[in-house]
Amino acid sequence: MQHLNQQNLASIDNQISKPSFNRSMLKTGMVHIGVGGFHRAHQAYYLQELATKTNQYDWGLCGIGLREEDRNISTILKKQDQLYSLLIKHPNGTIEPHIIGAIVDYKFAIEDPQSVIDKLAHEDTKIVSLTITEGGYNFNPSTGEFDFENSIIQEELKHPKNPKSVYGFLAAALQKRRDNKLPAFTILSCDNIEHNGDVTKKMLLAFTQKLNPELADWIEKEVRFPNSMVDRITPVTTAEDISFLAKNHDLIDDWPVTCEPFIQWVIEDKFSNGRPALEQVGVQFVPDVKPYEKMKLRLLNAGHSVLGILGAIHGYQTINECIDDPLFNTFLKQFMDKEATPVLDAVKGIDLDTYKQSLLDRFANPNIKDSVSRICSESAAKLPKFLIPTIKENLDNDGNIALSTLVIAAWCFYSDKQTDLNNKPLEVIDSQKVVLQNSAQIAPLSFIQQKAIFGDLSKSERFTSLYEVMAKELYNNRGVKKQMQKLV
Ligand code: CS2
Repeated sequence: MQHLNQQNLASIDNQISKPSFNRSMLKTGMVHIGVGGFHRAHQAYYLQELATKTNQYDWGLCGIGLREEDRNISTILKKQDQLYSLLIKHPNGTIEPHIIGAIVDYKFAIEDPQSVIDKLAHEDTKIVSLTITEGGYNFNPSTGEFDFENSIIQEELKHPKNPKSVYGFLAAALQKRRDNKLPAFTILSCDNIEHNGDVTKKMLLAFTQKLNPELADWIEKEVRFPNSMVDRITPVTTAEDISFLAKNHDLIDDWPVTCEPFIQWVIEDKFSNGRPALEQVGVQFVPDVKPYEKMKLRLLNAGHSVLGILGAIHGYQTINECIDDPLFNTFLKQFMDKEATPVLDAVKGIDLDTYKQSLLDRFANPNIKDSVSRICSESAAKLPKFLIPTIKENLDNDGNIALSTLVIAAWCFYSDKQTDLNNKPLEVIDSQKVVLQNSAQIAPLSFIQQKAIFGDLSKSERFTSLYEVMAKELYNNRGVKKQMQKLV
């Protein structure tokens, strides 16, 4: 049995694909904030492909963790010389193992904040990419404005030399680059938010305006914030994934990542200081990424939430279990066709029917076993981006809203009881868990009156009356499937 690290790399089972390039020569052209499973299955995978294919050494990665929750990954990556395994799970049961070596450095801000600023301000750093989650952008979802009430932000504005948030670090590093007369880096958001680059720009400018208006002007002129759409289903790593490597490949990896075979990255082609030739490994560079983002968020991510929330209260554990149920399958199709699609913009070169069918196939991958608890996690941050805009746009256009409304009613029940409809406790993971539960416990109506999540949706008489009837039925426990049946 061997531990995964650089020294052992050559003697690790050759059935596993390994980095063929010389890792010690890779410069860290890209610095990534938020090294979770998704980054390791997606951007790091693409950069590994690029280094393998082109033998170009400018685009290695340095990972950065800003939060206490990143301590564990920081320790594991350090121990493993930033190496980890990626298990690509095919629908026929095959598991394709890769060792990814594109990350060559990692900095943990809580232990050494200065090293993070220095890395970001280093001349080799050309791009700073982000996966800081849908909830990590610090904007008020009902106004879309930067949230200056956040106590961390208030602290940072008082002590800019002691940054804590992503904005504090970006501002400190950009200030240092400006002082050192180095070109700005590109900031590349890879989170599931519509217009993710524009949002990042707006938030960083709001923050730096307060901090130092001259710096804000420089950022506005020099920093590019391409919008991007990212896609690869990446379930939570399980103990079986770890033992799979030990049993089949004699390899001890403390935190492998698993994912589906599908992968996609569409990026707006505007960069401040050069970019990797990722088109050589299948990344699409386009002039306008917005229609792609909207299509993916409103069909794939919302589709996940539809299945996850209804599935959770019904008692299903995984997304493929939901999709195997013909009623859930039909419900999802109708949600996509009747509610999500009518408010989408056309995407050049994409046939929406083919795209939707591909989502059904991907969700059905029996080897992925993506848990409904992962999908439902942080719904308070996700639904305002994935589902609620579809309801609002359909209300404006007199479109259908019934299927989406049932999902909101089910989410109220889920947040309130934190059990399925058979009283079995559910694992609810949400930073807003207490707030959600408190408002749902007052009454279903109070739940949708949470402005930070729903904006003024509860003012719609059409939505509210339908929602209240549906919530009542759920609370009287007539079963979620009976209600789904009535709608399809
Ligand atoms: C999921 C996403 O978090 C969620 O609810 O919908 O993580 C999804 O799997 C990815 O965006 C796929 O690209």
